[in-house]
Amino acid sequence: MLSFSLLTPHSSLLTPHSHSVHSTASLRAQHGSLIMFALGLDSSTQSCSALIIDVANGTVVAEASVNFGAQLPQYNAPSGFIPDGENGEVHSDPLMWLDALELLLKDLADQCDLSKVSAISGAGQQHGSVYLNDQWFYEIDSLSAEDTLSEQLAKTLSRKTSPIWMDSSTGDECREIANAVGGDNVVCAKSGSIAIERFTGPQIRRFYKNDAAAYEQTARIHLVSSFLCSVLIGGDAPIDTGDGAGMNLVNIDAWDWDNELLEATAPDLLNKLPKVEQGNTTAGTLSGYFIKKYGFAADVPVTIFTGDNPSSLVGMGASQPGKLVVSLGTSDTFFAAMPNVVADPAGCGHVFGNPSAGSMSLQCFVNGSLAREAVKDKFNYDWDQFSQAFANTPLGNDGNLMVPFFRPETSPRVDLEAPILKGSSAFENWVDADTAIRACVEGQFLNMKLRTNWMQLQPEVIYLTGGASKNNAIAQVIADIFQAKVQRLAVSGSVGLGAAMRAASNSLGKNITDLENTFCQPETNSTIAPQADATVYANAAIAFDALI
Ligand code: ADP
Ligand code: XUL
Repeated sequence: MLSFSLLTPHSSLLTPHSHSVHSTASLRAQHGSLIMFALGLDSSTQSCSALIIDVANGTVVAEASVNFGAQLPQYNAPSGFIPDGENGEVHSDPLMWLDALELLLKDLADQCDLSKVSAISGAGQQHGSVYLNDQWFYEIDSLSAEDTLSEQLAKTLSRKTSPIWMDSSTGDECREIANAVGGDNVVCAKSGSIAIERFTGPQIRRFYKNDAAAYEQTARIHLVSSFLCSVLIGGDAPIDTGDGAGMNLVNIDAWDWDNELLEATAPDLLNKLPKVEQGNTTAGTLSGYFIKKYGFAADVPVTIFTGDNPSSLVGMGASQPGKLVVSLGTSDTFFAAMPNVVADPAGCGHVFGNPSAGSMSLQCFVNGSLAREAVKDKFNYDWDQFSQAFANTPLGNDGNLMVPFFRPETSPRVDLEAPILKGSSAFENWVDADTAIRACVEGQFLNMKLRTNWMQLQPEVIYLTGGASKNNAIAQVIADIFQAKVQRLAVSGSVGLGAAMRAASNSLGKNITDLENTFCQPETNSTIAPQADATVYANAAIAFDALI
């Protein structure tokens, strides 16, 4: 197996900074053998991140991340979305994603010679949609390196802001779509999910109903993933089956647009959507904009982007059935590659395309990291104090239980704006910080276990990723509640890594299993084993379900 080492701030793996532009052929001549760097991008809810892997040496050569709230405060989106939306609306500014991409590429170019990158792919937060007028097709093809992407593309937006996955404003539209095609069972059989508020189809329908003129002016609707892929290639990119399945518009048998669902959603929709393609499709080559501005080589192939969760499936080395992943990002998600398509009888789970072929199952919990943060911030704690709370409280929390939903939850579908607490009066009155913290996290994972039983997976190991996965106290609760070992991988950014691996597999002829063996190794000494016996949480699960 190839040697594997991680980037450190002063790593000798960093190559000298150079802005000269080389073709792939001149790189081969210069270095004797072909340099094989693959870049993976991850435009998620709170940040845009990337990593570059050296495929030949099995190393990560550069990593960068731009936090939307901290680094682009002019967009007034401290957690990546515009706060205080009405009627369940949660939107972000797509120009913020473009500015972040530019800051990110500048940072990468400072770390590493980007002319060595010979394959690119990426991923976006799922379900979010970008609405573009007919100028889009011209502007995307004529980007000038003299101006920024956001300056040039602002005029192509037919809707200033983009609804994202946290939006729960489309209850009526979900019902209308389901009624039009014969009920939620039909929507689920066709699209892999019942009509879901955050999914793109219901979001498009709401836009059409609320602003028919702007809908009419919309010539193209992209997902976050296909929008950013389009920007990179300077052309109109397809949507992949992984992210496309999160729209309630793609038929999961045909892996193409479903005419009946399109018609039930909004008029003339087919003409406004790009093509649907499998994950191993090359969208095009990198636009001259990035070659001039950031020193990339000419003709670098860009593989179509996918959703953050399907990309993470690849980056966790879980693209073949058998591995179960829990991602603790802004949302908590639970997913696995699927040998057979099984639907969630409760209608909360989803079937998405697997970028490495076949499909994957996924369950999303809206109240993930931001709920943990809300409890932490209530007591002005930092993450160390938050973690310490678990040492100060017993497993099972003396029966103190929390349904930790600060905003409407999708798994299960509950319309709460504040948590439900049941236990001692100090706990219920929010004066017992440590008990509240344990109750929040135990509540989250009792709920996760209950809602994911339908997948019938009894894992010996759960693979953990996402921003909160580094927290051992949270990982321990997961091990105890699921009665399984919990492991993290050595490379932490599984979404970006998955994108880089997809690019290497599709454009550099690398076998995905070899890439997994090289890049998806467990972090040394990171395995966390259950310390509770199974009975501790069996009763708590029953009590939790009753509380909901
Ligand atoms: P996304 O990809 O959805 O933008 P990330 O995977 O980057 O999100 O995760 C960001 C979240 O990670 C933050 O909202 C924060 O709550 C959480 N986080 C960061 N550090 C810790 C920690 N030490 N313990 C628990 N959670 C953490
Ligand atoms: C998945 C979902 C979220 C987003 C943001 O269905 O809504 O996980 O992809 O990460």
